[in-house]
Amino acid sequence: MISASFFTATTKLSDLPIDAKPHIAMVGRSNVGKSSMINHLTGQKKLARVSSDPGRTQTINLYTIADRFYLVDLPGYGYAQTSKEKRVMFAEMIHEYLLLTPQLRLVLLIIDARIPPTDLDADMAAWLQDNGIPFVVITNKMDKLSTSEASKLHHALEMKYPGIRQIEHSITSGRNRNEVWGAIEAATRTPPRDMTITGELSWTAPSFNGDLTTPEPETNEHVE
Ligand SMILES: Nc1nc2c(ncn2[C@@H]2O[C@H](COP(=O)(O)OP(=O)(O)OP(=O)(O)O)[C@@H](O)[C@H]2O)c(=O)[nH]1
Ligand SMILES: [Mg+2]
Repeated sequence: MISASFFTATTKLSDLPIDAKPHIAMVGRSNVGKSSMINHLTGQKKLARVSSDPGRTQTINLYTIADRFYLVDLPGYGYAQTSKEKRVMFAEMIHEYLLLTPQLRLVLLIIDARIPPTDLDADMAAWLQDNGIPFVVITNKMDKLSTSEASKLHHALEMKYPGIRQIEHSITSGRNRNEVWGAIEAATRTPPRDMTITGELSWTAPSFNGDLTTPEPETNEHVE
């Protein structure tokens, strides 16, 4: 089994390590399974704190993997019950981390298979693309979909994210765990991205108006 351990949790970029180890970050709406993904990938059920209540992760959490790179768990966006101040603070922290971390090699943009592609996720995908940050879309909780729902979703995602790699995934069934590891491994061996800032430094997505809420699925035992 791969070695994995907690390294640090912080809300301040200046607290992050300045070593050259690559970062691979989990990004997505609250409750999609970002922290669960860290536990599932490492095979350590209690490494990252997971909750059926959205809004669990509130800091940037780094986990050292094989003493070679970091898996980075981030707070989720889009949880209506979080105060507006906190939502804006999280959005700012997430975008600043993504923009200003030269060691960042890949974002896993995790979405919930039960929720049709949301504008919030599309905005994040567009923003990552605009800023030259490599990402793959991970459709998590595929165990909750029937075969016909899965194929409908697949087509909807192809329309929404043309040309972006998608990996269908389930923590419950273990589906495509190796594919996710493959994407991570490959990314850790790529050179750092060009951090030359050409335009205005901004974390605000064009359509961002402070309202980060999106609909929750109708039946969802994980959301209260
Ligand atoms: N059925 C199913 N449930 C999952 C899967 N992955 C995660 N979950 C559940 O989804 C819930 C949320 O998981 P978390 O990992 O805490 O989600 P998160 O994205 O880190 O949430 P925040 O920290 O609030 O942003 C938990 O109840 C998990 O057990 C999956 O593949 N299938
Ligand atoms: Mg979390």
